[in-house]
Amino acid sequence: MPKKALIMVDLQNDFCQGGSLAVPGADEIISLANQLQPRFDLVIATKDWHPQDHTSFASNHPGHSVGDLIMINGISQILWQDHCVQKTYGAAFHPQLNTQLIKKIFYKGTDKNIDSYSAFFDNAHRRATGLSDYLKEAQVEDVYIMGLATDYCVKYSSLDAVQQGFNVFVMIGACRGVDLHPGDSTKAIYDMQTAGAHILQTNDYNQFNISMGS
Ligand code: VGL
Ligand code: ZN
Repeated sequence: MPKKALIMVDLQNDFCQGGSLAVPGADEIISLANQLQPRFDLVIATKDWHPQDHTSFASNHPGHSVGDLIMINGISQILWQDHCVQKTYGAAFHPQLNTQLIKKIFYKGTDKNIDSYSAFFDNAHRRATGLSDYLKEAQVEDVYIMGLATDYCVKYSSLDAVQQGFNVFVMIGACRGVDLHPGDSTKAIYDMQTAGAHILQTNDYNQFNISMGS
């Protein structure tokens, strides 16, 4: 039987309320993540997991500020606040997240020289995290994606999942976006859909027997 996997993207303190790169509304999706997990054959989580000297941090580029777009080794990179530094509280899962059902955690952004928005590959598509092979070995065909942030890690993970041949369902009611520029999340949803991902709106969650609240 083909299996369904839930991929919970970056449900970490730094992306939640009070975190260094807080995504608006992020805390609202933690209870959804907990409700969704038991409905799947396999639950996977990702963690953004940067060394302190990571190239995506504005603090490592004197003269530049958060939000600047620069070129690093031929790849464009947005500069961020320091976030999800390995082994810090900011990189830990949200305290309310149920972690009991997580089968495996995939870490990304660990190489100081390159960022990795996707849970599958770094931003240059050079190094795989192993997630694709792991899912295929587990006979997963349907990949359901939720988490943070809609316009970065959810988007690039979804695009790679489609490209890797999975049936991809983005649970958009259980995602929140950064929206550095207004409309970024809306555009991300359009891009994922255009690439072949299925966007599940609130009503579509009925198949999981959970209430999505208001
Ligand atoms: C993310 C910005 C920087 C994300 C990670 O998880 O979407 N966004 N690093
Ligand atoms: Zn990051």
